[in-house]
Amino acid sequence: MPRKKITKATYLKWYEDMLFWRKFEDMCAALYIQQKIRGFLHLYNGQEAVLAGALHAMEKGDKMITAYRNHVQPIGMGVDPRKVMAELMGRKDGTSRGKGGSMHIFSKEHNFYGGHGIVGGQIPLGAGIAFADKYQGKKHVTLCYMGDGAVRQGAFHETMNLAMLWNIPVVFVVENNGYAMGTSVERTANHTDIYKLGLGYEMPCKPVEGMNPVNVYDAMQEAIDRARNGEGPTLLEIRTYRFKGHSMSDAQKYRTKDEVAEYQKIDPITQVLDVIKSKKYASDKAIEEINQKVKDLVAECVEFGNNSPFPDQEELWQGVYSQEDYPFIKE
Ligand SMILES: Cc1ncc(C[n+]2csc(CCOP(=O)(O)OP(=O)(O)O)c2C)c(N)n1
Ligand SMILES: [Mg+2]
Repeated sequence: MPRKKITKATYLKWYEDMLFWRKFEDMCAALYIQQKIRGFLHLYNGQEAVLAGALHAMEKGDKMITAYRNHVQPIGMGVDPRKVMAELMGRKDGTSRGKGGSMHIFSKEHNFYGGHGIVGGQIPLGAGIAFADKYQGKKHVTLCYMGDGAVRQGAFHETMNLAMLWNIPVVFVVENNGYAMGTSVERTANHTDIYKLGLGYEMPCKPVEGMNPVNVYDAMQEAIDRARNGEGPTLLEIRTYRFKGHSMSDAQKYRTKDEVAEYQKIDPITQVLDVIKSKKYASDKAIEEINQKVKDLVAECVEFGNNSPFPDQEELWQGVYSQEDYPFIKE
């Protein structure tokens, strides 16, 4: 497919989407402090361009799977954000009726396959989803996301091998945000160019500066085209940064405030807004309207979550192992 145009409309969509994802996550943090969201909570702040750029390259029917930093990807894939918020709050109207929680957002209907808490656990699953499409003769591509920590798992290497052997239509997207919990990439391997892990499998691979959605889009389009054309998988190392701690209790002793501040200077949302302003894609008033719209939608999500009941006690054992006793899951 020829490179898609990146227009005024693209920039305005990127701005609105990324701002919404950021504010949604900020609201999650606030609700966590109020104990309306319990358990673990991993926020995506700072990494938004990795999703925005990918979505611009994806086509209908393409699929996505990721780890536990997974609240906003399903929203990008079309899931109702109010249902995501209800899920986070453990409510009945959530995407998994409140029983999945923060690390397990899932929507087969919207081709979003989770939401996985076992580091690297989603990698073979992602290749399997892509294999199913190939097996059924469908021209869809699966984007299989993972963190820099996950590439040290055996499952990653086994999957890379089989994905090449069977020419699977998958894009492996490593979101290298520099850290796996408190462990920096430097402390996990003798070299820090994660993309080079593809070389051992003769898999096309490259690094991408991931704080800007245009860079991400370009790399994704190339990789997705390759997979769709039957030319097999790609490994992209997208270099990004997380602005918040790993989860909600993280003293962040493994990095300095100056380091975080350096990355905040290249905040993806600010970068997109700067283009909008310099190219006069929107007036100050129009930008303010987007900001207000985002604020209102976040408030609506919280209201929806608050108004949704907790699941009934008798539901506790339903849908644990099979879909049969879980009729709300659509085929
Ligand atoms: C198999 C396994 N080992 C350890 C953990 C604990 N753990 C949870 S998140 C995490 C760090 C993963 O970091 P990374 O893959 O870079 O993703 P990020 O959090 O940066 O998005 C670890 C070690 C786990 N969940 N699963
Ligand atoms: Mg990481």
